[in-house]
Order: sequence, then C-alpha cells, then structure tokens
Amino acid sequence: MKTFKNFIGGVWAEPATGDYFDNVNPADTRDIIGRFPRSGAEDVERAVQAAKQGFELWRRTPAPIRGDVLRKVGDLLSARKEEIAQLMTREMGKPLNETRGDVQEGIDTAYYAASEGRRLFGHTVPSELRNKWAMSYRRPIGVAGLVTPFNFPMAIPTWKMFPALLCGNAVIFKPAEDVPHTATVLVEILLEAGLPPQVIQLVHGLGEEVGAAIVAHPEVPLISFTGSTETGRLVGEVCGRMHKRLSLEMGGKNAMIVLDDADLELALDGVLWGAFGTTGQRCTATSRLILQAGVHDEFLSRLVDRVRALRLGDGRKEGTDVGPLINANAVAKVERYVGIGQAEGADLLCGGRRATGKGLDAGHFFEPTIFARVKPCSRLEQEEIFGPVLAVIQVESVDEAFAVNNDVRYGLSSSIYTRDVNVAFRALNELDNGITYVNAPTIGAEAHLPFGGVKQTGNGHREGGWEVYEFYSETKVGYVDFSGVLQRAQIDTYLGTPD
Ligand code: UN1
Repeated sequence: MKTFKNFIGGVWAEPATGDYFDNVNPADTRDIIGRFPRSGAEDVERAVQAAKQGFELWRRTPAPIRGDVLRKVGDLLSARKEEIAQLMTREMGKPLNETRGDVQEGIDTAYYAASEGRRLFGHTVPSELRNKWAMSYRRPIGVAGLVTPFNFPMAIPTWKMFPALLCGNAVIFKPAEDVPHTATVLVEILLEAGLPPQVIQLVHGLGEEVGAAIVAHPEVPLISFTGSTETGRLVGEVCGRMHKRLSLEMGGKNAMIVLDDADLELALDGVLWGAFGTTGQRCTATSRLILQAGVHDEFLSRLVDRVRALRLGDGRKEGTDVGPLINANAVAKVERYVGIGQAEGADLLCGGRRATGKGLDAGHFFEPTIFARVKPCSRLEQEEIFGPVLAVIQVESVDEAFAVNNDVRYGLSSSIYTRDVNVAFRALNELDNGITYVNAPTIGAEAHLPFGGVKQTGNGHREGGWEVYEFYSETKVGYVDFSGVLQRAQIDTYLGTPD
C-alpha cells in the first residue's frame, strides 16, 4: 500500500508524529487508497515557518505573473480532468459525472483567478485638495490557513486557494481526512505549474489536531473554513479572540418551493438532482421540499416513483445515480435523523435504511429517503442532516411557503418553481438566502459569482466571484500630495484659503 506525505518547506515530508491513517473507498471499505500522515502541531509549526518565507517571495511577485501560474494550473487540471475525476470518485464516492463537474469548477476558478491578476482593482478618486491624488489598492495579508471539507474535494479547496494565492498570500492547506488523495494531486499540480514550493504547504490529518493548530497559530492571520456550523463556531471563537480575518461557510437547510402553477416535470428533475445528487452531502443540497396544496399529492407520488428508480452503487460504474455516504459516522447520523423523523410523526414514504444487496454491502450506502407531512419547526425540518433525506412540507399559499423557507437558522440557497414572473421576483426579494434559484434546484452555483449564505450559514463573507478577492487582500489607501506646500485636509479648502 502506498504511503503518502505532507508537503512542508518545499519537500514531501513524513509527519513528525510518525502516525498515519488509512484512506478508504466509501463504496467498498476493503479498498484502501493509501496511508496518509496523521500530523500534529509540530508539523503545523514547520509549515507556518516555511510559509512565512514563501510569503516574502510571493508577495513581491507581480499579480499578473501570479495569475500566469494559476492559468497553467487550469491547463494541467484540464489535461488530467478524467484521471482526477476517477481518483476522486474512488476516494469520496460521488458518481463520475459529478466529480468531473467538481474538477471543472476548479478549472473555472483557476482561469477566473488568472484573469483577476490583471485587475485586482482599487479606486482612484478625486481629492478635496488641489494637486493631490487619492487612491486605494490591495495588498496581500500573509499566511492563509485553509480548512476544507470532503464533499467537493477539488472545487472548495480551489475556491479558497486560488484567490488566496492570486492576492499574494502563502497557503497552508488542511484537507478533510476523507479526501487527502485529491488534495495531494492538487498540490502536485500547483508545483508543476511553477508555484514556488514554499508558497504552499500541505498538512494532512484530523481537524481536532491539525485544523485546530492552524486556526490557533498566531502567525496565521487569515483563516477560511468550510464545514459544520458547530465546528465553525469553535473556529470563530478562536479567531475572534486572536483578531484573525475569518471566512466561514457552514450549514444549510435549503428548500425548494413548488407552487401550483409550476412545470411539475421540470421540478421533479430539479428535486431529484438537488436532494440526492452527491447523496445529499452538499451544503447547498435540497433538504426541504415545500409543496403548495394543489400539487402536493400528485407531485409526491410521482417523486416517490422516481426516487425508487434511482440506482445506488459505485460511482465509477456506468449508470450509477447515487453513490455512498462518506463514512460510517455519516451513516449513523442519517439513521439517527430517520429515527427523529419517525418519532416526530412524519410519514416515511421511501428509504429510511441502509442499502444492502448486490455490490452495496461493503460500502456506506443509504437508501434515498423521503418524509412527508413534516411539521415546520420540527427537528427534521430544521437541522442539517447532510445525507439523502428530503423533508416535505405542505403549504397553502405563497406567503406561507416564504415563511417556512425563512424560518430556519440557516440561509444558504433556496429555489422556487413557478411560471408567475411576479412571484419569482418576489422570491428573489423575500427569501432569506445568499442564493435563490428560479426554476432550478438549490445547487449549481457558478465559480464566477459570489457564493455564501446569510444567518448561521456564514459570517458575511463570500467565496467565488469578485468578492472573495477582498477577503484575501487588505485595502490600503495612498495619498500623494504634489503641491509642494502643506495642505490640511478638511481645513484649508473649507476655511477659505485662496488659490
Ligand atoms: C457545497 O454545497 O458544499 O452550487 C458546495 C453547488 C456547487 C458547490 C456546492 N457548485 O452545488
């Protein structure tokens, strides 16, 4: 079995701890992909010291040149897209068409970042004084600690890493322990593209050990974390105490609203993809379906037929619709919520148990599950499950649908199916989410638009698009007075000093 290493200080390095963990294929737990370092605080310390050196070099590299490296990264990802998708599916389970999309999101992010190297706009504005210029511009910050989840092993690390690098920061990358192989390949590609080796450090291991050490390190001023709201709260507490700049992307309980006038066939395709794509393991997953009374029964019966026909299996096999959950803990959590749903009196229409049978017994498979007659404000309706469980709520009116959508503590994405343009625009205005889709499901964000949510989904920052470049850089203002005399702002112009 292959043993993998960290990348610290410009070399592939064994962990100071001497410990390793197995990386297991969730579709077949007998298939071990390799052993990866279970690193500790000493590895993080070495990574930070190396990254500080990398930062000194990289921040002096002109942004367009930094962008050229990222363009090359995009080219290399494109050339190896199929091979990387294969290893990603083996490592985290989702079907190949999804891992191909995940790599494509990384490619899109790379090319967008490359182009940003020739923008990174500041402002030049008029000064209130004569012969004086006033402008703002962007500077890198330092070492960025990036802690990423398993569900998008390529896209999410690239969302963070490419803007961080483009802005001139050095990076310490701690990928989820379920997907260390994809992370290793990504770092190999960055190096092949010409990134100076000290600029990127890869430290494998567990969140409680490596992630926590990065977050708490005084010389890492910038932290970006995607994961659960519970862990995000701990990260936020530490960063708050230490005055760090922090971007959090956390939970979701995203709803799709289907109104009486909707195109039902379109909405059916949408909910299948939104709820059961990635086995429901997306922060953008459709985990609630809000049906207006006029279409409720018909839509549900058609949906249950479609869900029963979904094919579970190894994502590398042609024809697989739904892959496994990521690990045994995820299965246990989903089982727990099925129990909660039943105890709360919701109707279990399909699924609700581990999937067994041909080719499934050695993997973490769970049957796509639908609960109907779910009560607003019940736990099943409120809490993030991160699995293939859809909670259906019946409503009478548009107003009630909007109220149910908004009455959760999360606010990532929402979706509405209607043919009424006025209602569609009302939804854009009134749904409390960072992203609202009209006539499309709750998933499918594109790399060049800001991504993130309101309420307890985030802390006000956005990934993707133009906004993320503000997170990874500091605004600085420069004033140049070329008048040759002392000019006093707020005073000389307004107190009548002559020309
Ligand atoms: C996530 O759900 O964790 O919008 C990220 C989407 C993807 C990214 C999802 N582009 O579904």
